[in-house]
Amino acid sequence: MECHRMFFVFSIIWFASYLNCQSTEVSYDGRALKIDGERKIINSGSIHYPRSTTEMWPSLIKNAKDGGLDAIETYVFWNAHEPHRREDEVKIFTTLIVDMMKKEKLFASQGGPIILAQIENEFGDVANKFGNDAKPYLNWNVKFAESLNIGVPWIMCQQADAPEPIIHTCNGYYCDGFNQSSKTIPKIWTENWTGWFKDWGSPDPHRTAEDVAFAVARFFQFEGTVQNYYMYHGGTNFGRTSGGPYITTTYDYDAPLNEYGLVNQPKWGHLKQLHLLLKSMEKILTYGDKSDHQYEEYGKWQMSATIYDYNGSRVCFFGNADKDRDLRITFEGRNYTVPAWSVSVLPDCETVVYNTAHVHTQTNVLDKVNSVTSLEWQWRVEPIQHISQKHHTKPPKGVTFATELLDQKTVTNDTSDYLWYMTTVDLDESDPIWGREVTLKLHTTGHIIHAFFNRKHIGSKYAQNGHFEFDFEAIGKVKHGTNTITLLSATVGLQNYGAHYDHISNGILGPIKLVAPNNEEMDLSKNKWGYKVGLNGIEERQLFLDTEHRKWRGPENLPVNRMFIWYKTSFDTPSADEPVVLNLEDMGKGTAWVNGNNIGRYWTSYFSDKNGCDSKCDYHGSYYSSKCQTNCGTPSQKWYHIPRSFLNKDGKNNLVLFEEFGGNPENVRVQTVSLVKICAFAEEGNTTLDLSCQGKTMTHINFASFGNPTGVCGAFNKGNFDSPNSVSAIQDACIGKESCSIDLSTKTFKAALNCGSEKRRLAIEILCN
Ligand SMILES: *[C@@H]1O[C@H](CO)[C@@H](O)[C@H](O)[C@H]1NC(C)=O
Ligand SMILES: *[C@@H]1O[C@H](CO)[C@@H](O)[C@H](O)[C@H]1NC(C)=O
Ligand SMILES: *[C@@H]1O[C@H](CO)[C@@H](O)[C@H](O)[C@H]1NC(C)=O
Ligand SMILES: *[C@@H]1O[C@H](CO)[C@@H](O)[C@H](O)[C@H]1NC(C)=O
Ligand SMILES: *[C@@H]1O[C@H](CO)[C@@H](O)[C@H](O)[C@H]1NC(C)=O
Ligand SMILES: CC(=O)N[C@H]1CO[C@H](CO)[C@@H](O)[C@@H]1O
Repeated sequence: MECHRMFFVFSIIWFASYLNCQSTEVSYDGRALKIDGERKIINSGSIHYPRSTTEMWPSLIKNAKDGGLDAIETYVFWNAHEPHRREDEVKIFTTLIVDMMKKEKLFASQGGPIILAQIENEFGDVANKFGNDAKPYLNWNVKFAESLNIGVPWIMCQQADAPEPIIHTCNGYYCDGFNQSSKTIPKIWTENWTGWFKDWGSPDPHRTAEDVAFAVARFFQFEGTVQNYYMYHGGTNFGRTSGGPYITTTYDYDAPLNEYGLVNQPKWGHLKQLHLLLKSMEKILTYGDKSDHQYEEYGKWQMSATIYDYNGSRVCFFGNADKDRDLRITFEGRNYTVPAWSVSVLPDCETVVYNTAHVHTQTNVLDKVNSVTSLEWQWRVEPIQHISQKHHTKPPKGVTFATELLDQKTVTNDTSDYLWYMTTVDLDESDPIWGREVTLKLHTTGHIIHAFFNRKHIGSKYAQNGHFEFDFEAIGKVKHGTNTITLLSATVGLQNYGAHYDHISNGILGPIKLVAPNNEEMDLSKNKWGYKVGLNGIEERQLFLDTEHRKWRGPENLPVNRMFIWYKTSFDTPSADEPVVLNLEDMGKGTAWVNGNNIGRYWTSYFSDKNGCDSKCDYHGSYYSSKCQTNCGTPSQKWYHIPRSFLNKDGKNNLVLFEEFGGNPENVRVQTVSLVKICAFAEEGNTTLDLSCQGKTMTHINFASFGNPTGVCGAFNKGNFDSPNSVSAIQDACIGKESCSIDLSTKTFKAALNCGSEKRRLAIEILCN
């Protein structure tokens, strides 16, 4: 029986398979990590276990292994394991986790799969904010980590001053220029960002396969030996787990495995080819002598050939960091062209078998297909909370009073996004601020406010453009006697990064006042405020559970575009095994539950910026998170993942939405994510092109041209050279099949086509069904 090992780094898991489960010694030297004394090349990928369901884990791990990874990395999610606070926090939590791992014999030293452990995360990036406390805290972490005796090395990322034996590692888009502080420590890259996360209001960030491959190949060219993709699978921030503020429910990250766990092609395949190649060169890369040949005419380090030489075998990398120019070099009497911003890998120092800019992997085009067309809705109203004069002596259920403004995080303990702030104000003609109308003016550090004056909605506002505190004002109609003021403050993910982020306040902390038409003011901050956490539909009624005795209205008189409405429907489980998503395109903002499972916050009415998308997505030059974006001027997130394990195998599923802003549920759709077509654009070379419809059948060729075609998937054009047999050759090789391989040569296309100075290439687009 094969024994599967999960290699694991503390805040970050690693995996591999071995023939037996004997204890493994993990050590290191200046060159590499050593497993049982042998230096290793390790390609690892981050997969965070709370961002998928347990049912998804086996296929995620399989797809990671098939993608050529040796290890998986995961953070240990403190918030998931210890939602409530205790004292002396890092020590208790870390000891608990380490003891659990030891008990299950999970460390490599015990025969388990964990080969590295990390303590703290990017503390070095924020340490200066802690002044003189930073160094003792760092040293305490190091001493403490060592005292846990786990038998595998500890690492700290972004911590150049970490003392040995802690291994300091690099996080970033590129780590080729990263140097170890000491010659006894290997070069490890813990977070190679494959893309970026997304905020409400932002377009989708992408990082091209060419650029990620370039960054990885350069890291290994310059003596890197362990790298980890952040993320390899990003997944979903279910429930209220997304941080922020304003991080979306999807955490897709444009990772090699998409949010649903499907391969993201061509990125997955292009990187897989690189992993297998690097692995095949493991001995030479980790034991060989390195030498560099500079091409000074192109600028130092701009173009360099690196040679690793071991026991008579050699491997070479040609790296071109010029973002504009393809560079021609002569190496040992042979001429090569290294395309701009690319690395060529030559496992025999003669033949280029891989170039990071030449993608010989298919592109998968996924589409959302309606599974259930029309849904019948029932509805209920979420009541607006308020306090009246009599409540001051007899508080309503769940309401606590204070004569000050309280921080939302403190009152809710982060158990809900919502906190009601309620007060009363007695006014009549003798009052200096008397008027038929008053203006309520306040400052809030909550992210959203809804204001009610005498139980009438007078205004709402939400934080935008990265400014999470703002001023709000709205006009209320005054009546004689007691006037009620209710403010609902809502957060959308709390700050989860940076120095002292835990001390960032949230909610209505003042100033807050009423201003009369004659400009007289009344300060309300010391009023008697009633506080109530959460929503009636969640905390008291649990409407997201499908219990019969809850009274719902409808389907007639369905409210559309009205705030604070609960909607409920049921739908059949879509057939087949494709991922299921909920299209909430015409909804506003709120939360969705399927069979009682919270699938996350939605905010489809928050559109991404109209500007900032570039359909070309040029991979040349340094990447930054806004470099290559799609979906400008559309809902930030239209589709919400419903993991298969949340659905009943047969029969009906219960779907409940809480709509906070107003939306139209009539257009809500249950859809499946389906591979509808594949494309490829590959140059002739010593390679075959493997194509697959992944369980489906290739049914139709939309486009095929061997010659000098141009364009991108969905918009290919023939050039002036085109083999007349392009379509028939692909037809014979692929149609009616699930997968096929095409030899990219004139042999296949039965034509000795001459494309002049251009390289012959194939562009194809095939439908899958
Ligand atoms: C790393 O070392 C190389 C060679 O000594 C040097 O050229 C480079 O500038 C260093 N990189 C950094 C980021 O210090
Ligand atoms: C070096 O190469 C020789 C000949 O190919 C082989 O017999 C020997 O085992 C190799 N030594 C090492 C340490 O790999
Ligand atoms: C390489 O290029 C140089 C300069 O263009 C040329 O003179 C030489 O003949 C080429 N060598 C080979 C082997 O093609
Ligand atoms: C928050 O925690 C405090 C102190 O542990 C407790 O008194 C209070 O009831 C909690 N509030 C909520 C909403 O859970
Ligand atoms: C193609 O690859 C095969 C196997 O790696 C090799 O034997 C052959 O020489 C290569 N042909 C060319 C034209 O590079
Ligand atoms: C450590 C590291 O490589 N950091 C880089 C991360 O990526 C950004 C954007 O390209 C660079 O500015 C950082 O230097």
